[in-house]
Amino acid sequence: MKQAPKHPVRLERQGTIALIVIENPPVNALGVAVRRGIAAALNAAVAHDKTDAIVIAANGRTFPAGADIREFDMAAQEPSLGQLFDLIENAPKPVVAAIHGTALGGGLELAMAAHYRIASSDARMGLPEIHLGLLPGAGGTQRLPRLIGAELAFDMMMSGNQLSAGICAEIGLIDSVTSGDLRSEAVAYARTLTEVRPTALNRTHLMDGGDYMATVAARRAQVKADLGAGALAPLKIVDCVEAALLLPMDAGLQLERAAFEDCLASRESAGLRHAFFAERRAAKFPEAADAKPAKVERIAIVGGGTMGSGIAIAGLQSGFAVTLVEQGESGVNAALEQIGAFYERSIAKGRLSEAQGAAALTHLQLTNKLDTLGEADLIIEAIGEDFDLKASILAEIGAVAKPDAVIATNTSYLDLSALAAATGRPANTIGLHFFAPAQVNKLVEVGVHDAASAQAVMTGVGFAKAMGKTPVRARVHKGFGSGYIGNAILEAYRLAADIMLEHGATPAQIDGAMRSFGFPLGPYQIADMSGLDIAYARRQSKPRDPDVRYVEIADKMVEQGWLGQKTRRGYYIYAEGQRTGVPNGDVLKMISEHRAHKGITARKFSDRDIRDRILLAIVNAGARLLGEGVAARPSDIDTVMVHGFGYPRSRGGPMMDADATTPSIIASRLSVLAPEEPSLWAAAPVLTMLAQERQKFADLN
Ligand code: T1G
Repeated sequence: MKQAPKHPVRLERQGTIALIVIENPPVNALGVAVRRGIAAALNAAVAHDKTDAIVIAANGRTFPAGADIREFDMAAQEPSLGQLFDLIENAPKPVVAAIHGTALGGGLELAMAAHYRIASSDARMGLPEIHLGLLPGAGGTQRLPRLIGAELAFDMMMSGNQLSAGICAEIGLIDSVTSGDLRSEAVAYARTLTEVRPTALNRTHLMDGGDYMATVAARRAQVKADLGAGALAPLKIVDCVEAALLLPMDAGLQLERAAFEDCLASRESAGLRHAFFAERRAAKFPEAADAKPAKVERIAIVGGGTMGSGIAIAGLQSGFAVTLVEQGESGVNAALEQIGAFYERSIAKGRLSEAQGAAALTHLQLTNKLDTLGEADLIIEAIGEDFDLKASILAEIGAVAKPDAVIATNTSYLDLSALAAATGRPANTIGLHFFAPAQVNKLVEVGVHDAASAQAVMTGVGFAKAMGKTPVRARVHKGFGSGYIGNAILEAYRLAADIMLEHGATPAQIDGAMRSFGFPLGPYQIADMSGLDIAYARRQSKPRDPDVRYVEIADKMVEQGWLGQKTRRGYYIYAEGQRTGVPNGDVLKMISEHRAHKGITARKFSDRDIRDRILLAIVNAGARLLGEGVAARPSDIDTVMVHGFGYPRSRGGPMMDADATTPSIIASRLSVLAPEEPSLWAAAPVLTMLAQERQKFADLN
């Protein structure tokens, strides 16, 4: 995001109405220059003897979407948001906030400090600070309960959700909604106002406590039950709302300030803010300098299995015309069933209306004919991971696609350059690697290769963004850890875990250790969920690297037919219809026999050992991918691991975690483990360089 313009705030007059206009693209973030600009304009407006009322509005796509998050890591500069909002609230003239776009966080707090609020009918408002490990720290926790009551205030601050203007008017957060010209309506509204109306009628005034204390107690208990006592921001929000109920406004604001500072200083907030910028940075591709995305209206997907159908649903949900090609009638019917089931479920759960579901399906064309692909702007091949089959389908696609169409393969690890060549038009071919379930998971690895044109790559990026996805640039990595960023790191993760399995740990212990670190599931639960036969086929499809240890446990399980949830028997045993299982005793027995066969004496691993070994393997694999140009920057690796593999978002990602430990300590810890398995733990050159030069991965972003 570029530097704020020198004068991001203008004061205009329309007769006796002063108009304060903010212009700080792209989202009018309330950085120091904007705060100073508003304060100066307000003072000038108040000082002007012909001012009857003041309107605060913004140009561009939105009313301020919050404080400037980047300033949180800088020294505080005055006026703070709190000081500015006090100035607005205590203005001797009525102040109206004219809201459009997304008034979020500090932007909504600004509006709440104003005396009156008018919004355009498509405006949305929310306090998403909790998604950054923060709380509304500029009066929001004190003014919102006074405006809409404690219960609704809790809902807004705990969910961070955006509410429509209509709902905001219903709950009393805003005074009126207009579908006309907001600016002129706001000025007309201001002309009718004679009274100031500060949210806190008198700063020592206590809210009507009522039986709110039960609400507070219930919320506190719920947060602790759902998130544990360590959930800093949510518990601080409860404290602040309690203060709003019990204390005069000024005391409440002081408590809020202190609570905000505690959250801001937390590791969790640092991780969440890092993740916020990392996923936006990831979408910045160097190819953008040379080309713009081509227009994509009609997409085609070849292969209607789980991934293909998921991509089709994501396309329909994003307004694209979708052609889905499957083999034979049964294939077409199976795909239709999957897609139909998604819409039935969504309508049943109230996520979509019948009309929305029906409308989306009118844009779906299902066929078993490849020659229908001639109209598509983008064609995605999404069949099974069989190189020869993919290459022959891609050749057929290349033969029927229109000249400027972009072709993409959803392969997760096969040789992209070779597959691109198979289309006969490698320049127009890219990788688009979706993550299951494709209609839900936000991550898309955009695969680049030497022959791919900048326009084809940017068209892939533009398409991913239009689907509400987070695109990350990646090259296919060959050899140990083959695939794009995610799969390459997953292979290191799995090998680190398998080595401990072979030497004494159990699947349940390893899964437990990784869940306590913050992953939703451990590696063996994931293996059971995705099916052991998938990874087995992949291992069989490529030559073994003699320099990399090979643990045969998973192979032996597949040979036993223990494929995971699909056979209700894997590392765990599953009751009918259950997704959580109990440890599979036969696997534990098989592992002990495996150890005996290899002459391995089992040893104890603490949960900390397990976590350290796996995280060191992940970070080192990440460093290797940076060195080989598979990943463009460390924060891209963080984005992939957070969105694609459940790495706890509140930690920011493995590369941010490595910086928190420092590359030099990471390197020394690796040196202890390296002799055990160099392919995993011998420090990658990039890591050694950072350690020697006392630099951080963040310096490479
Ligand atoms: N501060 C700094 N930069 C911001 C920003 C912000 N608040 N919001 C967006 N940007 C940048 C973003 O990095 C990107 O930059 C560009 O703007 C476009 O964003 C005291 C503590 C508003 C819904 O949490 O949710 O107020 O990549 O790509 O998809 O209580 O941005 O182009 O260089 O996301 O159209 C609370 C965060 C802050 C809202 C628009 N506010 N922003 O989405 O565009 S904390 C938020 C968003 C606070 C007070 C507290 C979204 C959006 P670049 P984008 P978009």
